[in-house]
Amino acid sequence: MSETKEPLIYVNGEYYPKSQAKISVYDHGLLYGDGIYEAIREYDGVIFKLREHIDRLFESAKSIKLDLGITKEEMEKLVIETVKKNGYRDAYIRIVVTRGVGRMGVDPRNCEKPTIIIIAEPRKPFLKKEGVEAIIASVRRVPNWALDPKIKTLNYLNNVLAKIEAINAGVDEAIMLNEHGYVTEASTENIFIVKNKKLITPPLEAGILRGITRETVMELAKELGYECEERNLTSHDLYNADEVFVTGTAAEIVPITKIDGRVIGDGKPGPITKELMRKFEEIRTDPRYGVKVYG
Ligand code: PXG
Repeated sequence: MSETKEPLIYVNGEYYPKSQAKISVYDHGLLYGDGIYEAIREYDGVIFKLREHIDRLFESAKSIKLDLGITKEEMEKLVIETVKKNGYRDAYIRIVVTRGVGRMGVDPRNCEKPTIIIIAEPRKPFLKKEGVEAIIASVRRVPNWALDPKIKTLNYLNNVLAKIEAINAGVDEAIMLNEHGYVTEASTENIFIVKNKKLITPPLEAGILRGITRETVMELAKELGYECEERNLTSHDLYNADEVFVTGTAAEIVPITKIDGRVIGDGKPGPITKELMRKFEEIRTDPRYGVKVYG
């Protein structure tokens, strides 16, 4: 058996092996979910859309009035350094920034400085070729007047509850509607349908995360000559779509072939979904789509 080395994890300026990387039980990220995060992939030595992820992290920070105490350039260097120290060419990276350690009480002024964590783990690229089954969750996506889904916060219970519904139903994915009954997104992915060779995805105003894979797919679709419209969708539109797929950093592009027991299209991943998957596979290692770690 070959010995696998523990990942080195960055916590507030120091690197620790995974088993020793720890934070305080008084961290407000734990006590109140007061914090933000980003999940990023490295493909063959290129960190996919790293700048876009860091921009989104800083937007989330601004929204929750959290000062990271470092610049975007410094954050970019730290992420690259973490991956490099581990020597990974294909990795899953997570940046977590919490309000920091402070005495109990929701007041963020109890925390002196944020906790910054960067985790990198080896992760081979994996595009799921078969379709998966989904349900529409009964729990609704939190409305943007309560907590804007554009903020990538540590508060994922809304999404976790949707995922639990999927697990209870024996399927892989849960799609969430908003308070008006319009489609928003899956538990950790954005959603697209294909109807009459046109792509349609819910608009940001539906109350969704501005997914970086979503934006990539919209660009790729245009390059391939497909029209892509952002407009509200209902469950009826999902059931009657020719193709449905979800997009996200972990999932990449995953075809959805059954929703609430209704077969989507012919029940197999559709041609346009497959074309987009091939294109995504092609560009994900392209240095123009990211930042090179080595050399
Ligand atoms: N919507 C939600 C609610 C998400 O959490 C996406 C859409 C897709 O966004 P990106 O930028 O990744 O295309 C997400 C992404 C995890 C994990 O394990 C979560 C995400 C991605 C990867 C891992 O927490 N969320």
